[in-house]
Amino acid sequence: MNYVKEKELLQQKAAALKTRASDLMPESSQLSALGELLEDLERDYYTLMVVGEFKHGKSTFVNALLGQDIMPRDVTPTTATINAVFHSETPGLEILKMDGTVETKELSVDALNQYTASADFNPDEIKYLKLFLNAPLLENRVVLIDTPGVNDLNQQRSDITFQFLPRADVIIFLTSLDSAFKQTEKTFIQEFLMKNGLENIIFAANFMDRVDEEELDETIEFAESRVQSILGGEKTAVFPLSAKDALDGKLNGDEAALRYSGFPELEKEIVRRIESGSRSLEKLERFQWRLKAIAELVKSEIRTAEELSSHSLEDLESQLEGVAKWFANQDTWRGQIKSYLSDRRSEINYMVAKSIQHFGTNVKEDIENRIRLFHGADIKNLVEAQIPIAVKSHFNTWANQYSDYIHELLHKTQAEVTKGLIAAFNENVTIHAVKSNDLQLHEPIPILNAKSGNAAVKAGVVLGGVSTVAVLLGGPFFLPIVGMAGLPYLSQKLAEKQLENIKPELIIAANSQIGQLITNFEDKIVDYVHTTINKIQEESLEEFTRLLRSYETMIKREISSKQREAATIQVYRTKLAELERLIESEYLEGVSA
Ligand SMILES: Nc1nc2c(ncn2[C@@H]2O[C@H](COP(=O)(O)OP(=O)(O)O)[C@@H](O)[C@H]2O)c(=O)[nH]1
Ligand SMILES: [Mg+2]
Repeated sequence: MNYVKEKELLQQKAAALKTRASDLMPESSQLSALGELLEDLERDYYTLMVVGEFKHGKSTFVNALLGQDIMPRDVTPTTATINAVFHSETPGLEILKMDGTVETKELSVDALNQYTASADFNPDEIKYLKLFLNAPLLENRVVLIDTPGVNDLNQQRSDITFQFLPRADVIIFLTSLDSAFKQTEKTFIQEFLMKNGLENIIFAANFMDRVDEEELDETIEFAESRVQSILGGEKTAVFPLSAKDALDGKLNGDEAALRYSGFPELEKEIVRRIESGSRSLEKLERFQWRLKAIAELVKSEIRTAEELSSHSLEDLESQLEGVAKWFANQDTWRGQIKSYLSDRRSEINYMVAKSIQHFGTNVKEDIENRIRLFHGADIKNLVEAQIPIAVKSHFNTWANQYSDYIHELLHKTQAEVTKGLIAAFNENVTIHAVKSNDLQLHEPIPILNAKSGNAAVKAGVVLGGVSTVAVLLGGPFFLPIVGMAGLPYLSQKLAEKQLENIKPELIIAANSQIGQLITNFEDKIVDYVHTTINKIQEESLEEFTRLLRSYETMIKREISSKQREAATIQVYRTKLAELERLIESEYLEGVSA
């Protein structure tokens, strides 16, 4: 699948539908939805964010990625703003201010130098800088962001970086190879990246040119072991790099320098992430779902319009009344949906609670067995590595097993609500209403037994990716277990007693930690279900109100055109009658045959 091509196709289709629908049905409820879809498709950026402490070569590396020496990277001035680089055939610079204004400048290193730490500008006034450049990496809507140092002594400048973090699709974390992943960096990675679910990180260690060649392998190994411990057990590659050599190599066309800078491997990894990352089938499918859902609704609006034009003025007026009654009855159907959704939520939560309870028992049993059967000498390793890894793998297995299932339940729930609403709308207003003059609503809204309506696809709009539940497992979730290693009593007890004597205490400690994890986990899932159901509720009601409003407008338009038609006929008839009378009085009267 070529993401970019498929997306362009989708964009064209959406734009064409919007033009044609707005020509024929300017009141269509779907025009704004189409507008939103087009906007999202348009803004479909893939954001690479380079972060790290200051003076670690971030700007130099960004320049190497761009193949242009554009970001200020002198020894004194350091980056003080977020610099986001966008693709453009013609270079340019926009300064986005906090007050919403945008200043446009010519792009140059000098212009950018005005916004470095040593320059005289008020960082309070600047939101970020947008640079426009022509660079191959940026094609296909990739945005590359250079940031101030995350440990910048200027709190304001570090804050700027933190605010931008959630937009990153991939984070490139630059450390220095000679002091890789020191405490402050560890804190940043754990507290700011992992805690925010930002786990798509590429780790690179700069200043490779400063490390002795004989020590290189060992230094990289050390860096990788640091990352592994920071991430809580996962083995992760650290790319050694000399950003300076890479940039020099690129600017001077020095292939050998470039090759030895470690840059090509890192660049390849970045490209791989871009290609396999969030521009995935899943993302594309969500866009396709949305377009399909909109198209279904436009189609049903067309059918409604066709229907309407075949009705008499009287019919139409009574239908208008019917819609008014729907609005007057809002509290009822809103209440019905709320209680329907609240039932579904309880069901899902009950299922989750039962399954987690069972799961918790299994995890505790397994860990207890591991502790009982442990005969090694390295209890620290058991506590710090083996147990946390085992627990994590249990949780992952649960998430893999159940996240699709929970997702599917939510998916179905949304589909039912939308289907039910649309069916009720079609059956009660459009069709039945015209047959009987008495517009009684058929209550309750037949949410569960709706047979018509094609809104199932709409379900894709609210819900995120498939593995949303798995995402909940990210971040600092497992830290408490890792923290057990810090329990000082353990090592003390180990010194005093034999291993066997510690085991019962360890089992109690592990059980209580696992118990906490399970509770947290359940809370997170319940929270997720709650938020999603609320979203489903809001979106469905909003969509349905939109539909009703547009239907109302359509009826009104049809009524007024029918009235106009009637008036025209009336005028014509009057004219005919006048002419007839004239003929009678002036042409026929008194003239003898
Ligand atoms: N020796 C060496 N110096 C580098 C390397 N990368 C960057 N520098 C220098 O380190 C200083 C800080 O680089 P800069 O890109 O501004 O770091 P930033 O603050 O993280 O953006 C500059 O003087 C760069 O020339 C490298 O790989 N090797
Ligand atoms: Mg910089």
